[in-house]
Amino acid sequence: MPFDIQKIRNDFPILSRKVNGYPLVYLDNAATSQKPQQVIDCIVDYYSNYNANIHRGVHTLSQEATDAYETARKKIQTHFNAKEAYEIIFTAGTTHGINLVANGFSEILKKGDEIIVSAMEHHSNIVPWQMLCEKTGALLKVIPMNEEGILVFSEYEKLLSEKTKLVFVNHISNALGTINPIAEIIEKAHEVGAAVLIDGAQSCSHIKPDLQKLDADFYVTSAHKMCGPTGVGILYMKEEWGNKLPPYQGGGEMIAEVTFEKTTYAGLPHKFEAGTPNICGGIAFGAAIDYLNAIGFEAIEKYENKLLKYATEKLLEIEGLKIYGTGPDKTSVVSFNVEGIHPYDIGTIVDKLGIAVRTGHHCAQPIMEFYKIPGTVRASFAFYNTMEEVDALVAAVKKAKLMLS
Ligand code: C6P
Repeated sequence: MPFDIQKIRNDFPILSRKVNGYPLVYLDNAATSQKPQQVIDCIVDYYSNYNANIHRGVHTLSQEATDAYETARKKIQTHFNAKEAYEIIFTAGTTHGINLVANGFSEILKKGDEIIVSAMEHHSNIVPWQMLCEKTGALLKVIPMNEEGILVFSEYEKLLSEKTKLVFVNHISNALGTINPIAEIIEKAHEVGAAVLIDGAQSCSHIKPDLQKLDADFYVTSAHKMCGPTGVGILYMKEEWGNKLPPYQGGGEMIAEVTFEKTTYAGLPHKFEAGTPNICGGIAFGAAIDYLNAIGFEAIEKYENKLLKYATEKLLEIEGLKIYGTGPDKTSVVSFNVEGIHPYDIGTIVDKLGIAVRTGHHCAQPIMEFYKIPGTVRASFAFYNTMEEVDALVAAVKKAKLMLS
């Protein structure tokens, strides 16, 4: 299918609105993506026609809702190439999935065990592991990164030993756009018997991972990053880990049998899905995956790479502008500062011109500490952005620079 940018943009109603009198230029896609009409229609259809609780009722609505929810799980399984649909656990999002795994490992890790995290993680892939270390006495080690915002692989290799039990790394850094070599990271971790959790929050909208080929133990992501709704995501868990880890929460639907003396738990995935889930969210996540696959990830990647290259070249023409994250393997994020100007001030001025970017530490404070900066301006792109929108950003940053320096 040819990549028809105008046709794609027409699918996103929000893209035709104005902000502060200017056409919206939405460049905060790493925070959350916009939603196409197809996903919005799916949500309206669910609540208009078959809203019911799932896995519980014999009545028709409940069965329709259950079928749609389980069909979405299968679509997600196929998309990420998990071996079994029951290895896909529905969660509230990436943060929830990470906390679920960390909670499970609190019963497995012992004092003196080591876990490894990278220097470019989002807080949600740092704090739960610190909490886990406090509980268990395990030690947290950090893979350092260099000035370009690339992980130093040789240092990672040195950190690995038979004490290493877990490695956590994001596929793509939300603050730098660096694509990490997750296949090699997983391979090395497995050589010492450690499990690996991949945080796919930033990669899921740009790259289609093959979880079986990667041999990841855990993979987490959020639907809202890939054109789906907020409040829903997935945790992929290899079956052997699903059987090993204890449940995260107790409640309805996660049990096999309950008496006051003893409860036995349901099998995967229900063991980890206590309570009424975000049913509509799960179904709409499936619709979002259908939407993205209809465009095709190869086409998305190719187009977004062009956007990134163009934005990088144009922004670097501005004197005093410095980009953070300059490695060769990058996608869809340009994080920058203009000498002498606070990122927040640039963000505020470009917003007055209708342009949405994120400013600050992007929930990745250790990266800011590494560069000794308070934060950055982050423009993050999606396949529905255009070269003209990049031009608008560059013009707005130039204007902000004139006003502020
Ligand atoms: N990053 C950003 O603006 P949740 O909030 O659970 O859906 O995703 C958390 C998360 C985890 N890992 C990475 C790499 C992420 O980028 C995010 C979310 C957003 O960069 C919001 S802070």
